[in-house]
This record gives sequence, structure tokens and C-alpha cells, in this order.
Amino acid sequence: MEPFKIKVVEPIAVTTREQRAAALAEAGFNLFNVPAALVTIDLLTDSGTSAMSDRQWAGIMLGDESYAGSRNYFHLEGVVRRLTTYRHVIPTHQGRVAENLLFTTTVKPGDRVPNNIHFDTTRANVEHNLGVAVDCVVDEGYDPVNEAPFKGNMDIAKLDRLFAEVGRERMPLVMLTVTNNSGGGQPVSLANARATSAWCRQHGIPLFFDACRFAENAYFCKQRDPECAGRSIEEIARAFFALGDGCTMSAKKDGLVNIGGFIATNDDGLAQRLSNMLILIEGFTTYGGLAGRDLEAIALGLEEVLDERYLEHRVGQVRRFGERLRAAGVPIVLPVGGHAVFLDARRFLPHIPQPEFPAQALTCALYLEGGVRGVEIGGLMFGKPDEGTGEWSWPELELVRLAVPRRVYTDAHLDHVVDVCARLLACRATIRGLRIVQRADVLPHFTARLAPLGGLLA
Ligand code: P70
Repeated sequence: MEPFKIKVVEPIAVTTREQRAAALAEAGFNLFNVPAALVTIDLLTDSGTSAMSDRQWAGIMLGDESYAGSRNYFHLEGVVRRLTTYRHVIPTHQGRVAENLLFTTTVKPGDRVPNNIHFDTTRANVEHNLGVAVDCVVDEGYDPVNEAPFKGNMDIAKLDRLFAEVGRERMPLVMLTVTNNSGGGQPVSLANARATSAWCRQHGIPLFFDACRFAENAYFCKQRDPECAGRSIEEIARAFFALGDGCTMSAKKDGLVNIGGFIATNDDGLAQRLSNMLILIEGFTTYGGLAGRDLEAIALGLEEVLDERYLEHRVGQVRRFGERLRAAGVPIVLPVGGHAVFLDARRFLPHIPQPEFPAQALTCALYLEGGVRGVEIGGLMFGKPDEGTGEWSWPELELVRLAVPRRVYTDAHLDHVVDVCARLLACRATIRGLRIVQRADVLPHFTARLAPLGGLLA
């Protein structure tokens, strides 16, 4: 059961199919353009959508809004130092700013940045600095039916190959994303983090964690890895962080807050450069684009997220959601990850070829059928035309992510989503693909407009 009581409630939207059809057309078949007031169950993201605790709301009232040296900053600094072992704690208003700071201060044109799998903003920030983002996850990370326990692991042989190709000078850092969002929210094992860290040390390359979902990753380790079984979540998380030189963090995930992030490191010189850049684009070093009250909520959220009863419910709710989908015959990525269930659109809609955006078509169909909003993680997000030839390259996976906000929905809400998926499965032949009408070059999925090629969505 939920290890909390519900103190505040918010009504959810009830809409008609006609309203949803109109909203979809108006939105250019892009769910980012649909007003939240027309969404019944919003599984677009687990980012910034958590319900805060009464303790966090009380902390909000203790916000010290001093420009410099807010006491909430020192609280956050202490919590992050203890958790991560990193000395320098630089707040940002969300994760991608931490990425922006990190890559603008480390990446030169032509540099390669390996990661297990870069999330979209991470990749975009590397590319914005004219670097090349290279995904080096183990092969099973791309196999949606392989039930290996740590499918987020880095493939060290792929790091070796990249190093042999470009050398130390072209590899300013290595990133490791825990859990691996773009690969299905799959965890990285402590042994793999250790091997990645040893590789980095051996080659003199810094290792940074993309730590958005570090607590969920630690919970998986505790469950699946005998080495971690007897240890607390905090001990496991600290063991990970201690293997690296720093981390970027979107606190909108495992920080259990609606806004916030940070970058932390042990590298004094880098911290200085990051701070200088922070002052240019975000704000002074003790608030970084946030209010004092936000810093307090993050400090408290980072403590709460380490509670094993919370994590057992959190990860368990997502797992049960996946199990019920699976029982209904819905093809999903296995094993179920920590923050989301990923529908496998290739198997759900085998009749739609990748250039017709099967995962985006499924995302639209979920909304039309039941007011459920997920997000496409497939060709719309990661496919792109070659600058010279115009020929498209496509990602390996065509997924629809149903991300579960923390402490927000009950299992009954998720049962509705299972019903909607089952109904669509029964009429899947009527779902047709989409074509692009308008597309930006950077992070195109946020603003793209599409049109249906017929069938259910037309
Ligand atoms: C998500 C959001 C954010 C993220 C992440 C990893 C592993 C960095 C960031 C950036 C983004 C999103 C995607 C689709 C719909 C809405 C939002 N992930 N690294 O949901 O952090 O957003 O704070 O700048 O997952 O996965 P930030």
C-alpha cells in the first residue's frame, strides 16, 4: 500500500472523444501541444510532476530569499555533499542547465562524449557544443524482450573501441545515466559503475553521473545485486557517486520537487569555471536560478527519496502497472524500469513502418481513446535527416513512454490506462501512421506538428 496518506486532492479532467479528437488536431498530433486541462491521466513525464510532502511544503515556508548565502543553500549543500561525496554543489533551475554548464566548459568541437544512452537534452547539449554524443550501452539494452537485470550498463568494449578511434584528447569526459531513461529506465549495476570508473581512471578521463533517478537505481541494486542486499539506499547511492568525479542532477525526478537541479563535482578548477558560467546564465552560486524555498524543498526531497518504504511503493507501482499491461497482452519493454513503462510500438503496430512514426501514432491513439498522455521516444525524438543527403537515420527503438509521476496516481488510475491500451490492441489494425508537417532542428519532438495518414486518427 501507499506509505503515505493523501492530504490535498486535485480534480482530473473528464473529456469526450469529440473534445479529444479536436484537441489532437489542434495540437498538430503532438501531445506537448495539448493543454493539461484536457488530459485525464498525464504520464507525459515523471519530471517535476511529483506530489511534495507536508514536510517539503513546510520547508517552502522556511525559504530564505537572500540573494547571497541563503540558509537553504547551505542545507542543500550539506545534503548533497553527504550523499554524493562531492565538495562543490552548484544549484541550477533544472537538469539541462547543469548539462549546459558541464558541456560548455568541457566539450570542444569534434569531441566525443560517451554515455550509456544520452537522454535527449543531454545529447542536444553535447551537440550544441559541436561534440558527438556516443551511446555505449550493452547490446541487451536495445533488446526490448531481454530480461537482464542491469540493461543500463555501459559496454566497456565500446568505450575501448571509441578510445582507439579518437584517443584521450577527443574524450573530455564519460557520462553514466542512472537509471538509463532512454533505454527504458533500466538500472546500472554497482559493478558496472566500478568498471566504468576504473576504465576512466586508467585513461585519465573524468566520469560524471547523470543522476536524475539515482535512488531508483540504488533500489534496483538492493533488490537485484547480492553485493548491495544488506546496504541502505543511501550507502548504495554514495558508493556509486564515490566512483565518479561529479554529477548532473535534475531534482525534478528523485529530488521529489517541481523544479530544480544541480551540478556537483570534486574538481576545483572545473567548479570555478562552472560557477562563472552559472553567474552568466542562471544566477549567483548560492541560488542558481531558484528561489531559496525551492532549494529547501530539494534538500528535503533528497532525504525523503532514500526511504526504502517509499521506493518499494514507487518502483512496485510501476512494476505492477507493467505486469497488468503484460497480462493484457500489451507489448512492453522488459524488465519494467523504475519510473515508467515503455510500450514497444514496433510490436504493437507492426504494420506501420518507422518513417511513419509508429510510436507517435500510438501516443496519439492513447490520448484519443482514453485521455492518456504518454511521450514518444522513437523516430520523432531521435530520427533525423542527414544534412547533406536528406536521408533519415532512425533510432533502434520505437517506444511510447508512460512515465508515472511520484506519489500522484493510485493503481486505480493506472488500471484505466491498462484498459485503454487493451482496447487499442484489439483495434490496432485501424491505427495508421503520421507524416511530419513542421519540425525544428533542435529537440524537434517538443514542437513538431504532424498529420495522420488515415485510419483511427484521421
Ligand atoms: C523526462 C525528462 C529529463 C532528463 C533526464 C535525464 C536522464 C537529464 C534530463 C534533463 C524530460 C522530458 C521528456 C519528455 C517529456 C517531458 C520531459 N527528462 N537527464 O521526462 O532534466 O528536464 O530537469 O532539464 O531524464 O525524462 P531537466
